[in-house]
Amino acid sequence: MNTHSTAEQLSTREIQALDSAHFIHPFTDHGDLATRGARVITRSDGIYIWDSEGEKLLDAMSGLWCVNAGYGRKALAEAAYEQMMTLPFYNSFFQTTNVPAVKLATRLAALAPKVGDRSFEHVFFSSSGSESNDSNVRMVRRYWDLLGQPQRKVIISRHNAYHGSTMAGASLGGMSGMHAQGDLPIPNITHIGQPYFFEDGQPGESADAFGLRAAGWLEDKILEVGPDKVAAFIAEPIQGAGGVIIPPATYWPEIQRIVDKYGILLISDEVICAFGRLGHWFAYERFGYKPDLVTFAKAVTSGYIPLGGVMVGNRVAKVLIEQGGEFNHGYTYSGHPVACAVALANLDIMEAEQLPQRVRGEMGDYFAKRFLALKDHPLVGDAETCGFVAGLVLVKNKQTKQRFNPDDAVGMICRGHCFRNGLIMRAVGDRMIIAPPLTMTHADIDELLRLIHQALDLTQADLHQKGLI
Ligand code: PXG
Repeated sequence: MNTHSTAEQLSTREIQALDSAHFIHPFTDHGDLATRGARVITRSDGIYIWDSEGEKLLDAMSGLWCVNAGYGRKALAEAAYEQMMTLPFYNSFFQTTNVPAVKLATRLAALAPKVGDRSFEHVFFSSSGSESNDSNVRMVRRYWDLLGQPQRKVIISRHNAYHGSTMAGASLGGMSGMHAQGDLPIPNITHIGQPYFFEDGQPGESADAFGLRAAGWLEDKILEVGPDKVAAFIAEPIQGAGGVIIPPATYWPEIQRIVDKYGILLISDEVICAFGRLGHWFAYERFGYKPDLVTFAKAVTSGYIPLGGVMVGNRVAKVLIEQGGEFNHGYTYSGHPVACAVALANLDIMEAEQLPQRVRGEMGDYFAKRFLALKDHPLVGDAETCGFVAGLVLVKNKQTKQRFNPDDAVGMICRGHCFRNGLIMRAVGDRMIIAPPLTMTHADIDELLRLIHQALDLTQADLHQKGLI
């Protein structure tokens, strides 16, 4: 078989056979995939993708929380082409730099809002969210070493958080399934509960009261570990991969009070939430807290090319730069000129089309109004949105909020109906989540909601037939 031909020249079955013979996929049961064959995605435009059988799908997950500016952006391809012809690669290790990386760092620093006395003038580049969080661990430890407090090593994170898949990323993350494979977490990383009101709110407790209680778990943990041993707290503004867990309004201000009280660093992992997703360039602005480090990746290039990094706030940057000497850390592709050129072109699009403002304004309101109306569906126990992120929970009994048994795999049943009917929606347990491109029009949102309704109705009929409701 000629494996150098394009996807179009091979049949779907041939691609699937080669796929299962040679390609180890991330987070995939390979035995299972080999029996069913992967869906082959071949092309894209706007908010749609197509598979090798010509089926069109509305991509309500923006690839994987990445393609904020939508598919088919010629300007991004042109930026990559131009940069590849000018300087496709050069490293920034040995007292050299390149123009796109310098411009991008300058621009990101200007975009980061200044909250109080905290501002960002420096950026460290990587190629992914996972690498960036590894860099965070290195920077946090170096920071406390330089300040003469090397005993401050413990980083507190949250259960059900996702911070990547490298050793440090998976350790910072709170996914028990990931910890179970490979002796994780690595030492000096510990976890507290997540602010999931639907699951953990007590009868009669308001969301605001729960938000304060959930933030209090951080203080409990700091006191348990010993305040002089805690280096940092890391959290996603909204937990994305964990199922779109949106904290109550009281949560983040209380977290800020606690990290300030104990002087520990705050890391905002905005790999999903930055670049307009929540209506702002950076999501901490949405919640009004003041991080010291901000992880970014994904939508900085709208996913067109890998790029990640850390916004390094002045508190940390000053110490690393003024007292640090050489920091023995970095990646071959830190400040990759092509990736940075694509990011600059992507930010141009986002600025010209005012994508964050759109999400923050009327379009975001319309999206919220339409999505929240799903609460009326008999299968939906709760629905929530924040910017262009949304999640709903499927329940067995709407009145009592009785959940399905995890073995019922209700989310996967619903996801199957979405997939078969032209919609990409992600299932996380019994939660169905979306993060559509920020370019969605009113008509696109109407179509999205029509498809979600249809999938929910089909799921309901299916569950009824299976005797699960
Ligand atoms: N932090 C956060 C908050 C993320 O969402 C990462 C770090 C890691 O980024 P990289 O680029 O190393 O993958 C992520 C990635 C899902 C899913 O199932 C989400 C992610 C990755 C894979 C799957 O929703 N987020």
